[in-house]
Amino acid sequence: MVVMRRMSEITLFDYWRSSASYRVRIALNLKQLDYSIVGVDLLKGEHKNKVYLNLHPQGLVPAIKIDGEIFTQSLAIIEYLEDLFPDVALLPKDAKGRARVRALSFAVAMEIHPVCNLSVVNDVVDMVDGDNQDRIDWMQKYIRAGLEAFEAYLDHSSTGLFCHGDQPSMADCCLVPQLYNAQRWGAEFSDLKMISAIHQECMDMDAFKKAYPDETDMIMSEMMEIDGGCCV
Ligand SMILES: N[C@@H](CCC(=O)N[C@@H](CS)C(=O)NCC(=O)O)C(=O)O
Repeated sequence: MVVMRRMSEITLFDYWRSSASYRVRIALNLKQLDYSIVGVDLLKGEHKNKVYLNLHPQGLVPAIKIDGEIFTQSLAIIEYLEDLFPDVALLPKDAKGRARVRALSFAVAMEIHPVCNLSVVNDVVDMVDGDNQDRIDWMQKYIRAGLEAFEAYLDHSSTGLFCHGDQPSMADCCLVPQLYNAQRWGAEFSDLKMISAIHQECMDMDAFKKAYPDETDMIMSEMMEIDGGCCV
């Protein structure tokens, strides 16, 4: 059977190291969608300029333009992609399964990620007149605690090669970027056996490899040369 895929023009406003952007890159790749990337350099404050704030009033990445319309919030974006392009499913068909995949996704995106957002951590460090070691300690504490809880969630009959069954889902799109972050901050997870096995399984897939931050950085650098560094 030939699957007819509706063609859409998709532009992702992305920062290469943003885990929320990384989630969406994985989802786009899993769904085999073509997209272009516009880099928004958080270090240069490009997410707070007027042009970008018109796209995303919270001044956060990612944002995505699909057929001329802007969408924000990584999980809402992934669910919208799921509605538009259901042939590679990132959410199970059954309501119970969908609730589980959402719970796993939220455990990362709504629990670990907000307290480890760099702007939050920088404020905390400033308030206590702390230093970089305090920043590292904070990151390690909250990432590790979140991942231990995630590992406990995975102790479930629906866990398979991936977080839910034997195909990647939205939960894997959230877990893998969080693990990239864990590695970046030295938060240990190799003893968390189910997480480690799923991580390995994901990293063997092209869709995840292609979304990896350093790969995107390379593509972005090339784009910057082409468009003279104009990001937004
Ligand atoms: N809940 C949002 C989180 C977005 C978010 O926090 N993005 C970070 C990068 S991972 C960001 O733009 N940070 C910029 C800042 O905090 O100033 C989503 O899932 O899209």
